[in-house]
Amino acid sequence: MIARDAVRVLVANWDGSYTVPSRRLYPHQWSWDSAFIAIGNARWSPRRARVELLSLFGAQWRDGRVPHIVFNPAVPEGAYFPGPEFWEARAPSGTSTSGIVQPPVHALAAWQVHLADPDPAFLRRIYPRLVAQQHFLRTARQSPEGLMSIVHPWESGMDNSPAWDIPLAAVVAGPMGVVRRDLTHVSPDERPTDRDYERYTALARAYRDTGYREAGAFAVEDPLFNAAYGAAESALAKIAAACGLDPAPHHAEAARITAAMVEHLYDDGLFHSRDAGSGILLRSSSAAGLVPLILPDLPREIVNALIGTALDRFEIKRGLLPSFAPGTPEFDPARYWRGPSWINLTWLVWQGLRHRRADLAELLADGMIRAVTTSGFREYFDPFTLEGHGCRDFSWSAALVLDLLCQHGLDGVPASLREVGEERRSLVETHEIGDQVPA
Ligand code: 9WN
Repeated sequence: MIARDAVRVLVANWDGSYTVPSRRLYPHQWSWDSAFIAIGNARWSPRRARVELLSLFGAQWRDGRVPHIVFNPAVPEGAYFPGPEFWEARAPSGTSTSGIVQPPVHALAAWQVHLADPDPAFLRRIYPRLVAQQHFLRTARQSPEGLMSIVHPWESGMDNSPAWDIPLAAVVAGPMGVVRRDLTHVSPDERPTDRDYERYTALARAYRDTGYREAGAFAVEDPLFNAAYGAAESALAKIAAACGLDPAPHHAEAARITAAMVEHLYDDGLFHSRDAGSGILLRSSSAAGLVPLILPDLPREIVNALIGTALDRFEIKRGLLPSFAPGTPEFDPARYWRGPSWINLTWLVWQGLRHRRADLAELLADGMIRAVTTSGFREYFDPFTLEGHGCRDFSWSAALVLDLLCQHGLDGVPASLREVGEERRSLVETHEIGDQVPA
């Protein structure tokens, strides 16, 4: 029943041209969520997957940035903080958006969607938009060392990670003066503190007040973000070739960023963030440091060292990747990004291990399936007990598990066989009832 339940979540969270991450906690379109959701939707409704990505890129700015939130005008301002009145930003399409970005995992998603259901017209349509997204990062965010910076913890996608404790402490912030909406839906023990929110708000306001041009007190080069950028270039090479275009510049850029990351962000078995202003390496035990495993051309000795770290410090043999290493003082198994396991991070590292250590990849696949069968499609999970935390019916948990079932299946038996195959056949029914996507 997992596949069927996953589709039910995705159908319930569908808003006509995109999927909300969560009906109540996140009632708009989020950038990297849409990419992960498209990967899962491609397994049962490729058309919906394509519409999800195209609708996100419909809100792309002229400078190429893809905003991290695209607001639904039908949702009241008070439903999510910070909403459109705070961001004061509009895409050329007229849609209200935020002005910051998230990890660029979209080229990866577009390629996966194409693999699940080849559609050259879709690739030709999305390719220039993906190229513009990368171009924005290269021109607006690149440091002299050739790495991309994020200017807000929200841009990392791992907002409350202990990796940001030091750079965030430097942000001067007064009281927020607004009401947080997240605490209406999730226990305060599982979310960031008010102090964190004051700093998030101050940073976003300062960036907004420069017209979304100048980084404020927070500018870091994050390994997850840079790995996503590099993997995007590798995916763009495949997309370019499929469109009859030259893949070589994308291969070269992927090789360049991989080398820059190894030179500047890698130390002692893990990638770390680096403060873009001071150049100081911000050593931490964040799982972001293992995500460079998604880079296809990472040198073998670095791959081996990362796998060693994943086994020792992150204890991945338990089946899930904790977002922060257990055994560190900062680790908290239930608080947002400070230790719990998320399906998207585990899925990314699973992808990176599949062709390098199939045995470990299999453990992670089984672990993700166990987590959702034990606790449902929760936002995050205790890596040891698998207890669910954060919101329920979280879209990317459902989407990526669906993809996992189709690639790995249950007990390693691929999805076209055994029970998953049967479940997928019965999904056609759900698909017909729920799919309102215009052709
Ligand atoms: C701020 C939607 C998003 C995810 C992020 C996750 C969380 C938002 C919030 O929810 O962030 O962008 O309000 O906490 O950290 O990764 O994209 O699911």
